This record gives sequence, C-alpha cells and structure tokens, in this order.
Amino acid sequence: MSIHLEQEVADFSERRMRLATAITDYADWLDRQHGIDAERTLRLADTASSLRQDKLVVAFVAEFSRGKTELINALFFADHGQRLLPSDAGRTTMCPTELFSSPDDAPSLSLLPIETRRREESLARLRHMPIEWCRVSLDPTDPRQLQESLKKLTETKAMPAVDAIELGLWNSDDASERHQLRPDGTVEVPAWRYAMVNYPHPLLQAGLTILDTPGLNALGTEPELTLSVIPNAHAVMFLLATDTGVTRSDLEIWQKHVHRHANYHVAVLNKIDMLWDELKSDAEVQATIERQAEEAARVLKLPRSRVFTVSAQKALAASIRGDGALRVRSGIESLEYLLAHQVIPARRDMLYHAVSREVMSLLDESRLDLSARLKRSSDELIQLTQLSGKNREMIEQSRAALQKEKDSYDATASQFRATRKMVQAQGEHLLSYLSEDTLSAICKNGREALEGSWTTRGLTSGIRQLSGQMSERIMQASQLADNMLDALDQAYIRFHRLHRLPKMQVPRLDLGAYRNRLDALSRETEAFCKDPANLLLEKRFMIRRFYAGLAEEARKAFNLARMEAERWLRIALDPIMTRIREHKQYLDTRLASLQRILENMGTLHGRMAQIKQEIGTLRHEKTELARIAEQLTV
Ligand SMILES: Nc1nc2c(ncn2[C@@H]2O[C@H](COP(=O)(O)OP(=O)(O)OP(=O)(O)O)[C@@H](O)[C@H]2O)c(=O)[nH]1
Ligand SMILES: [Mg+2]
Repeated sequence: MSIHLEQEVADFSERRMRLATAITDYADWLDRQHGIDAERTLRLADTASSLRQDKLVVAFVAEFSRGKTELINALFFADHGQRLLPSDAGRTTMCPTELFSSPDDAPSLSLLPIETRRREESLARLRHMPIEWCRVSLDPTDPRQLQESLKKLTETKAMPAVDAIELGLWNSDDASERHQLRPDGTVEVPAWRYAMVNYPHPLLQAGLTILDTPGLNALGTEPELTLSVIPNAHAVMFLLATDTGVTRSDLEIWQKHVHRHANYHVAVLNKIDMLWDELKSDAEVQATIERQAEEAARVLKLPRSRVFTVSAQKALAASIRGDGALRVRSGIESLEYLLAHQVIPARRDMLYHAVSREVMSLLDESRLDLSARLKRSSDELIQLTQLSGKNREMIEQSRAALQKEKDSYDATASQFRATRKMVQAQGEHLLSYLSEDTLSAICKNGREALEGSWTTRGLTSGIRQLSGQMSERIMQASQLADNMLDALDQAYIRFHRLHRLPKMQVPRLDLGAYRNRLDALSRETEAFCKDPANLLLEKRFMIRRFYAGLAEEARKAFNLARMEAERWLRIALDPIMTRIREHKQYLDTRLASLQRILENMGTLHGRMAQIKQEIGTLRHEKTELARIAEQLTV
C-alpha cells in the first residue's frame, strides 16, 4: 500500500469527520436558539451521522481469472506478507465479496447461502437479517487462520440440476455449460451467494469498501449487482489480461455491467509480466504492451489514458519481498495514484458539494435571522435612549405608534392563516400522491399485469406501467408543490414589504432525479429484453428475479421521492411560521415593556440594560456561527 493512498484516505476521513463535527456544532447552535423547530436539528444530526459512516466503494469487475483478486491483494493487502484473498487459476472467487470495516462488530466473514436465491427478499434486505448468514470469526493477528477462513470464498457444492436451473445457476440449453452435468444428475454451483468481510485494515477503517466480483456467470444471475451495487460504486476497475486480450465475454461484461452503469470506470490491462521477454529489449517489450493497451482502448471505446497496464502478481510479490524496482516495473503505482489523486478527491468534492450546499443554505438563513434580531434589539435600544428623560406623553405616543404597527401586523397574520390552512391541506394531498398505499397499489397493479405472462414482453410492459405510474404521481406531486410555493411566496412577500421581515427564498421541490431513475430502469428493462440470451431461453426464473430487482429499485426511488417531499414540506412551511411567530412575540414584548415604563418610569433603564445584554449575547452567537461557517468551507 503506497503512502499516497494511505495519506489521501486518512486525509479524506479526517475532513469528513471535521465536516460532521461542524454540522453537529451547528445543530447544537440551532438547538440553543429559541423558536427554531427540532426538525432541522434532527435532520442536521442525520446528515452528520451519515457523513461519519460514508463509504467510498471501489468495485473490481471482470471475467474470471483476469486477476481481480490478485490486484486487490496487491493494492490493499500486500503488507500482510502473503496472498490474503484466494487467487488461483480458473474460477476462484465464487461469490461477490465485500470488504469493509465496521468498528461495532468483531472481525468476521459472513456468508449468505446460495439457496437464499429462492427467497423473495432483495440482497439489500437480507443484509439486515443476520440469521440468514453463516458467520466465521477472523483473527487479524493470525495470518494462517485468515487465509484458511477466506478460502470459503471459493467454495462450491453439488446441487441437483433441476434446482440449479430453477435458481438460474445453470443453463441446460447452453452448449458451453451442458458438460457440467454429472452422471448423478447434479451440477457444481457456488456455495455462497454473497460474502461480507469485516476486517480492521486502516484503509477500510478510513471508509473504503472494496467489492470483488466473480466472472460473467455470477454477475448475470444477480440483477441487484447490475442494477444497484455496481452502479452505486464510486469507481469500477474493469480488468483484462494480456494472455487473453479482449474476448467476447470480456466485452459482454464491459457493455452490460460496466460501460453503461458505472459512474467512474477505468480498464486495467493485467498480467503484463507475461509479455516481459528477456530476449527483447525494454523498448520492444514496452512497445508490445503499448500496442495491447491501445487495442483495448479502441475496442472498449475508452481514451488510452483510461487504460492502465499492470502486473498484479509481480506487484504483490515485489511488495512482499521489498523489491522496489520490480514494484515500479509492475505499474501498480499508477493505479494507486489514480485512487489517491482522482477517485478519492472526486468523491470528497462531491460529498462536500452536496452537504455544504444543503447546510450552507440553512446557515445563511440563520445568519439573516440573527441579523434581523440584532437590528430589532438595537432599534429598540435607540428608541428607549431617545425616550429616556422625555415625558410620559412622548412615551405614550411611541406606544400608540407601536400598537398601530402591531394591529396592522395582526391583520396580515390573520390573512395568512387562510393561506397556511390551504397550503397545509395541499401538503397532505401531495403526500397522498407519494404514500405507502399509493406505492403498494402501483406495485400490485404491476405484478398483476405480469402474472401469467412471465415473458420478456410481459416484463417490458409491466415495468413500463410501473415506472409510468410512479412517474406520473411524482410529477403530480411536483406540480402541486410548485403551486404551494407560489401561494406561500406571495403571502410572505407581504410580510417582507409591509413589516420588513427578512427576505426568504424557499427552494423548489425537485423530484427530477427520481423520475430520471425510473426512466433509466425502463431503459434497463428494454436492454434486458432485447438481449438474445434472455429472449431465446426459457428464463421465467430470471424474469421473475429481474422484475423483483427492478421493482425493488423503483420502490426505492419512489420512497426517496416521498422522503424528499416530506422534508421539503417542512422546510417550506416551518421557517416561515417561525419567523411570523417570532415577529409577533417581538412586537408583544416591546409593547409590554413600553406599558411597564408608562406605569413606572423607573423601569426604562432596567429595560435598556436588559437589551444591551441581549445584544451582547446575539453578537456572541454571531461569532460562533461565523466560526462554524468557516469550518464548513475548509
Ligand atoms: N502472470 C500473471 N498472473 C497473474 C497476474 N495476476 C493474476 N494472475 C494469476 O491469474 C490467476 C487468476 O487470478 P485471480 O486473482 O484469481 O483472478 P480473478 O479475476 O479474481 O478470477 P475469479 O476470482 O475466478 O473471478 C491466478 O493464478 C493469478 O496468480 C499477473 O499480473 N501476472
Ligand atoms: Mg477472484
């Protein structure tokens, strides 16, 4: 593991924690202010805790035996002085394997039995059902035990062919697979469906998650990998090997699972050591490697700069033996550099951008509020200073003027009550478009449309209907939100114009991302249905699985849209209400204090001292807020 990588990951983790602390400080600050609703504080606490738990996911995807596991060993585990994860000729890693570190649990290997494929629950749900997993404790101080335990990742078992067909693990129509059938009617299938390795490695502890995947066969049969896990990885490394070049199945994986889906991806041409030839000069060897890399770039339609040439095996051996020259020759450093200086900073910037945009807009509002409160207090102080030493009549005049202002404010506020009622009713209506019941009804319709027609054609129309209906609801909700916003805006402008309440800009409810996600799922289905492999064969099982995977993703998008709408409703209404209420309180307090002064002129100086103290506290809060804002931007 290079210094660059370790440093960058540690730095990222430290900045993430600092940002989370600044957000928690801000939540505490808000908590101290009177009149601010608890919703915001809670939401900020959520943001801070998800920041603390954020994971940077790097996935390794390729056909079997291209050296994914060897590369993971070389990049992340070379300092163990051995090959930690099993890597061997032929099919080795039998199930998708996630490596991460969770400080709350003891180091362990958790394995999900392959039979769970029969179950309806998605992988995402099964993750939260510990009872379904087999757990093996890992001892990080005992390399032999580690290596032995991790061999489980390569386990297979015999399964009756009928079951294997039902689970989509074996295809009797495929000539290349037919020979796997044994005389006793069984075929060999992976023993596990998914593996999670919780291991206290410094990079994993700092928030890195690595996903090792098996070759094409396993990728294709687990739609959730294609639809969710791989697309959600922050970077995908696609491996090729010099001894095979770009084969048809490499290309299939690239097109189906990487190119279209992954956010950020590069190709890694591995096993360059196989081209090292002592009878050739370095320049000649280099030229051969370069030709292969260019060819790979051309076939994958990638810029040459996104194709990396390495020897994972030599990199691992060099690190174990401490052979610096071999390590350089292996090319591994360019990949470490890529992770350290591109992948990690890109994730960091994205996270910062998203979080600080949200938190900063709240913070700006707090600043405006604070300035308004400061101004009101100093206005009152000025007025009282002017009144001190004046007669009762003058004070009576001020009180009458203030009473007039308050009456006029009350009139505006009571007009606003009607708007508020209407907007609240619309808000409930809006949530009903996105409710759990609406979702269940849509899913039920979708399933009914498909029942009895588990064909690719049925699937296309089923998913089209599902995503169409969800999109429609999301659109209706957005339109309603726009109307509500207009009504609120107009009402609030009156407060601003007539009563000088600070300006406020409530953001629009933007659900575009979720509609796009639904559109993308429809496109995904069309691609799946056009794929000859899925058309020709009897693939009811696969279609069911695929539908379940898609419906799960669609559900997720819809649920997220609802959460966003709920959040929006709070930020649209609550701050406005708070401001209106606060201003009323302010007018009431001032009136009451003038009244007291009229009753007893001696209280004037006492009130002035009180306001001075208030101003002092507000100034202090302002400094604290400025400090938090600074922490949020570094
Ligand atoms: N010569 C050479 N062999 C390599 C290199 N990288 C990996 N190998 C070998 O290739 C074989 C496959 O490597 P793995 O790491 O198991 O490949 P994989 O992509 O994880 O394969 P699956 O787990 O089956 O999907 C092993 O025997 C490795 O030792 C390399 O850079 N050079
Ligand atoms: Mg492997």
